[in-house]
Order: sequence, then C-alpha cells, then structure tokens
Amino acid sequence: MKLSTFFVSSALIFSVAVARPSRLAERIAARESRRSRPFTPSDSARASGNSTHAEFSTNWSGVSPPSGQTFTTVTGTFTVPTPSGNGAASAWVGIDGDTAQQSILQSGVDFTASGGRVSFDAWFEWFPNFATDFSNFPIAAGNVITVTVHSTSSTTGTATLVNESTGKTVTQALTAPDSAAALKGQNAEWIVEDFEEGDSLVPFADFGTVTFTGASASTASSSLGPASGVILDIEQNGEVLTSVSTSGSTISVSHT
Ligand SMILES: *[C@@H]1O[C@H](CO)[C@@H](O)[C@H](O)[C@H]1NC(C)=O
Ligand SMILES: *[C@@H]1O[C@H](CO)[C@@H](O)[C@H](O)[C@H]1NC(C)=O
Ligand SMILES: CC(=O)N[C@H]1CO[C@H](CO)[C@@H](O)[C@@H]1O
Repeated sequence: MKLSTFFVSSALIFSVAVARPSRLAERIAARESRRSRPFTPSDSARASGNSTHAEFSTNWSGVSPPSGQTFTTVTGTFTVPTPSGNGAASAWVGIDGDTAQQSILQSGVDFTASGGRVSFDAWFEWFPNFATDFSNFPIAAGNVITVTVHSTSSTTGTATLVNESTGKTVTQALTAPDSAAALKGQNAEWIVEDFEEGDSLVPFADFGTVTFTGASASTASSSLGPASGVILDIEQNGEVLTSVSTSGSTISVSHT
C-alpha cells in the first residue's frame, strides 16, 4: 500500500474510533478498519489437538501446509457461498500468517449477511495494514474465483483474483508496510476467517461450506497440497464452529 493511502487509512480509523457504527451493515460498509490478523492458536484447544482437529483459534479455520520450506506462492479456487443469519466471514489465501512475526500477504473475498441482504467484497492486504477492496470486481454468490498471492521478494508481492466463469482478472502489486512485516515464507494457508472490524471480531456468519479446489502452495522448487497440512478450526466460547477436511488438492471448510 502506498504511504499516502496509509495516512488516509489512519485518518479514517480515527473517525471510526470516535463514532463506531454499531449495526453490522454499517460496520461492514465502513470497512476502513477491516483486517485479518496473524494466527494464534488457543491454548485450551491445542491441548486437545489430534490429527482430525489439530489446532483451534477464535479466528481461523482451514489448512496450513507443513512449515520448513520457503513459500512464495499460494493459490486455490472456491465458489463464493451465500452467507445466512447476521454476520460475515472471509475466504482467503496467504503467506506467513502462522508465524511469530507480524506479517501476512493475503487476498480473498468477504461475504456478509445482514437484515436479509447479502454483500461481498474482494480484497488484498499486507498485515499490519488494513485490507483494501479491489474496485471493479463485483462479486456475487456462485462466482467461481481463483485467488493467488505471490511474493516477488520479502517486501514485494502480488494478489490476483480470476473469475473462472469469464477469465476476468484483477491483480494488485503490494509492498510490505515496514521492514518488520517482511515475509519469510515460513508458511502458507487456505483460510475461512472470522475477521476483525474496528478491533472486534464480526459475528461469524453461517456460510455453509467453502471448498477450495486446486489448493497448492509453492516454493522456488516444488509445490505442496493440503494433504499433510495442519488443520485449523474456529472455537469460540468453548464451541467448535467449523469442520475442515482435505482430499487431494481439495479443502472443505464447513460451518457446523
Ligand atoms: C479430536 O478433536 C476433536 C475436537 O476436540 C474431537 O471432537 C475429536 O473427538 C477428537 N478425536 C480424537 C480421536 O480424539
Ligand atoms: C464472474 O462471472 C459471472 C458469470 O459471467 C458474472 O455473473 C459475475 O459478475 C463475474 N464476477 C466477477 C467478479 O467478475
Ligand atoms: C477481536 C479478537 O478477538 N481478535 C483476535 C483474533 O485472533 C487473533 C489471533 O488468534 C487474536 O490475537 C485477536 O485478539
């Protein structure tokens, strides 16, 4: 994100903090402070870890392939779901979310249900910057979208979305917000997230199932699928809200 854009965002955060919209639709519509955070597993859940449900957090469900390599590209294709109830969730791919350092290069689609209406936003983000929406890429339920992030260096990368029905593509070049957010490529991930808006998690929408196909994470020399990855589930107030399974290069994330 350009420095000038960053300052505009900071000014908007201030105005949101002064008068934070209370209704979900207004909060989502505002979107100045929407962001995805790096992963931190919850301790209680980690204790119950097993190969079916290896790790839990309040925010993330999906799969992260084994670390120990240097990931430069991650991609997956999913059909945009119809969310129901009153809430939101996001499907995205990213590099470096599950590491001690505070950085993620990521891109995806948010889906929101509020007052019987649904809305969708395609976005890109280099944490700790807030997410920025792609303009001129209007998403609807049922669209088949391939999302890819690629790091061209530790501080530069691209986010690309392709509409598989039409071939329409949007690409955004990104730069690390600061040197602390430089990527190491230590992990990659395919995630459905309960994201954060204005310092709190949005109510988690029932999105049914998001299925990533063609899930692949690449290093300079090889590609890995989700099969040997760590499965992540969302647990809030002692309740597990997601169920994740993998088969070949497919990942299914269901709201339970
Ligand atoms: C794995 O963890 C999940 C979630 O806590 C639990 O429902 C399941 O029974 C566990 N499986 C085994 C084999 O312990
Ligand atoms: C994707 O293609 C479908 C089918 O033509 C179209 O209805 C939809 O608006 C497109 N979405 C985007 C984001 O290009
Ligand atoms: C608002 C909220 O609870 N956000 C949490 C999202 O998850 C991250 C990582 O687990 C936490 O650090 C945040 O506090």
